Amino acid sequence: MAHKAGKRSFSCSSCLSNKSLTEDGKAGVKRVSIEGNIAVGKSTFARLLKSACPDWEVVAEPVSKWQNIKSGTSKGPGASPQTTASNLLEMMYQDPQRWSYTFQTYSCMSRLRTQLQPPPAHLLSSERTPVQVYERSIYSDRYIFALNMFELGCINSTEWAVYKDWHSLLVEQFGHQVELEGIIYLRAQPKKCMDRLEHRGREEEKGVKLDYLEKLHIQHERWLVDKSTEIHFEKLKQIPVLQLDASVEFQSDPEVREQFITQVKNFFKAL
Ligand code: UDP
Ligand code: D5M
Ligand code: MG
Repeated sequence: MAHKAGKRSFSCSSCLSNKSLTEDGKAGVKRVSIEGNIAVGKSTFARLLKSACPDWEVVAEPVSKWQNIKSGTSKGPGASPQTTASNLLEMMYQDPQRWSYTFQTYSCMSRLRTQLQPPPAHLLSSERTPVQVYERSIYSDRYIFALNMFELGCINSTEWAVYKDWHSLLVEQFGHQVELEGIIYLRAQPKKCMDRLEHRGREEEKGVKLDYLEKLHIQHERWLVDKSTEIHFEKLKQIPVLQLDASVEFQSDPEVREQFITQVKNFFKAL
């Protein structure tokens, strides 16, 4: 079977081997997250994977939820239902001191809720081992963003202690349902991410400075390359990481796209 990805088609019959079979003979689902700096190209890459193989399902980051939080104002019987919407992403960027902790609670919770949704039926009935690809994870929430905000002083030490406490509880209680087999790290210099961020033009990110992307880049490098971040979950310490050079133009270059897909297929097979 061949599947279109842009102008090229990729042979998909060998996407994955028939392993990890469940009791009823169907393939279990593998979970992989795409990690990387803001605007490095994670969503673009996720779409590319989705179009490359029907056994790969993408779970996007719930950014639109962060941009549109509804709060009801009606009280009691007969009251007219009124809702107001707030943009927590914008609030966090405009006043990080005030809103970073709140943002971290909601980004982690909404991400977990999204990733806990069962995979679509066609994925579960696949003969091959399907893969759920998450855009970021509850681990990057903690070991990239929340940690960075604590180090920048936008989350104070009390908030950080509280965050770590409930984050560990969530991972203990729900972690096995969203447990990752591998991580794809899209790596690029912060300047390249800055160029892409400006090109994308997301309104809330207008005030994001190169300095912030440099700090996030260092957090990614510590966690996924140097492995010097202190990690609190055993399986995560050993997790295989596929590093891809996302500074090359993969969105519009079919050759690069094909190379990336081949590397991803080999990575998934080895998990
Ligand atoms: N982009 C690009 N070339 C690439 C990959 C991405 O020009 O090879 C652009 C993409 O069109 C978008 C911006 O970079 O305008 C950020 O990409 P995306 O939203 O996928 O980044 P994310 O924040 O999800 O990592
Ligand atoms: O990520 C979407 C946007 O959301 C981007 O501005 C970064 C921000 N983001 C995502 N997760 C977090 C956490 N946990 N804390 C703070 N900011 C976050 P993008 O990379 O564009 O897909
Ligand atoms: Mg994205």
